[in-house]
Amino acid sequence: MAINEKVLDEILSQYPTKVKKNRKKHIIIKDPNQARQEIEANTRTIPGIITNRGCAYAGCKGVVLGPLKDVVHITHGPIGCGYYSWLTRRNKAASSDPTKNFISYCFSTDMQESDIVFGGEKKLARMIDEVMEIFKPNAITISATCPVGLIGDDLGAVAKAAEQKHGITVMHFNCEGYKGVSQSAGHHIANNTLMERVIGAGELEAAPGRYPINILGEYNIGGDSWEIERILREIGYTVLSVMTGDGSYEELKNAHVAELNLVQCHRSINYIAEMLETKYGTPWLKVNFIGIQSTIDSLRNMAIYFGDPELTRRTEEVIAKELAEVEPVMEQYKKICQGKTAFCFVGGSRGHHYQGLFAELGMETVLAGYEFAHRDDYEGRDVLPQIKLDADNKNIPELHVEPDQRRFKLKVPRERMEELKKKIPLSYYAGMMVDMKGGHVVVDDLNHYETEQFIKLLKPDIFASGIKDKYVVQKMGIPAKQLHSYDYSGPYAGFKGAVKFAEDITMSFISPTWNFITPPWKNQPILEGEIVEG
Ligand code: CFM
Ligand code: HCA
Repeated sequence: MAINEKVLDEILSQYPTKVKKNRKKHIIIKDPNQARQEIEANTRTIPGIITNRGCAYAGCKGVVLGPLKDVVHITHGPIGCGYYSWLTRRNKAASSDPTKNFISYCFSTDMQESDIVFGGEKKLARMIDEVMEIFKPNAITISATCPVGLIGDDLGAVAKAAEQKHGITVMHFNCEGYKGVSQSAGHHIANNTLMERVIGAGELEAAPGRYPINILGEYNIGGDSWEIERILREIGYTVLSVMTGDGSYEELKNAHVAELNLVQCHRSINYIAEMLETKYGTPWLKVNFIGIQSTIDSLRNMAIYFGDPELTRRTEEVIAKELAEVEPVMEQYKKICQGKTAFCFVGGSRGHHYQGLFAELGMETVLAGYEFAHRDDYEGRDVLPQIKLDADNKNIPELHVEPDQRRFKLKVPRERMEELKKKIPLSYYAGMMVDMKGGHVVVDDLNHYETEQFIKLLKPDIFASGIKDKYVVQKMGIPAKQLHSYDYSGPYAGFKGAVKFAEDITMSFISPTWNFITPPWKNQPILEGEIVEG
């Protein structure tokens, strides 16, 4: 069954009137005849609704800071927050100096009731002393959890005293879970401090290699950034730092000398790309290394940016070599996946990025959404990333570029985007909605009730989301793929990653496991109750 406004209304009618009104604004049925459809996003989840979102602490410590491997990340709070964010995100890291890789540890002040009553500052200071004695990291971060904010521990004062005592950088983050409406607030808190205190603190004045770049918003989940870096290095790029996948404090300090910043996850980092541009003059380019075609487009756009024929030649050489390897394998998997449908609901950028990879397997994404993205992640942005222009681009009237001005920012009306996309070979940020087909559903902050309803109606062949809703759907007899942790598989980025993804998705369709599962409605009565005679 297809979703239309009437069916949607029936689903939402189960809610109290106020809730229905609220949720309606977060669900859009794509109408290709409308130039622009607005969706409400980045607003508070209604209390009582089972959301898949995380909190500010998750976004700060778990997402942005956590992957920095040479840093000890202290969670200041009761043990739960540290424990439940311990290694669950699968941000892989390797270090040439194993004494400077703390990724596998979980550091927490493990606050007790008495610390809540009398304050936890002394305990935190003692913990930093202990960390310095045992681990000697290059830097320390302290992330606040909810109780710490409520009792008002002064993390800044403890961090400052510890810096003086130990002579290393100690950064504190007031990322109490209750701040903001999702993990997105935590990304900001973490990124702003990294911008202020880490990037630019290094000694380098010029980059140590050709085509120096940073990869922003890439977190090496399941080894993704290793695959991306492999390709980039083969072409000849110098990857100065990844922010923050398999990243380090030491590398990040010198990120300011890059000539170009790549933005992989727009949601978690676009503002840092813009701040780096303002502060250091480094332009940025939106890329997407999920999916074969997106990877190719991103590589070509990078080559266009640098404008060096040798780099273009090398880029095409590497693309041809990789394609020769992956295309025949993808074809095999495509035979099984072709024609199937998917739900693609992930945090902030994957809900969009993975649609292209599904399409490469011949699959259509019939419902997609983000947990916590902002409106621009759905609807796109009017501002194109900075790009270098050659004289022959002057035929695009919207550009208004002076002949000597090779870099520019372009503001265009949204309706003109599609047309411009054809003319400008550089990627811009268009958002999820333009890529979805008519009748398909876009849902912001999808919750458990709506998940079940949409699953029953649309019966997708695969449900891609996170761990919190995966098992309910899997027990309904529908294969579920975690696109956060990759279900302990990966990498899924780049060329080799696409093949790994295809393999895993195919496996989930042909696995004999499904023969052993009978959904409850097939062998149990759906109605409960007693038959009363008489
Ligand atoms: Fe960016 Fe991410 Fe995502 Fe994100 Fe996340 Fe993640 Fe995600 Mo989980 S930074 S927005 S806060 S791509 S942790 S690596 S998978 S929700 S879609
Ligand atoms: C987070 C992290 C998370 C959770 C994944 C999931 C991740 O939100 O704090 O719900 O399956 O990617 O690890 O997004």
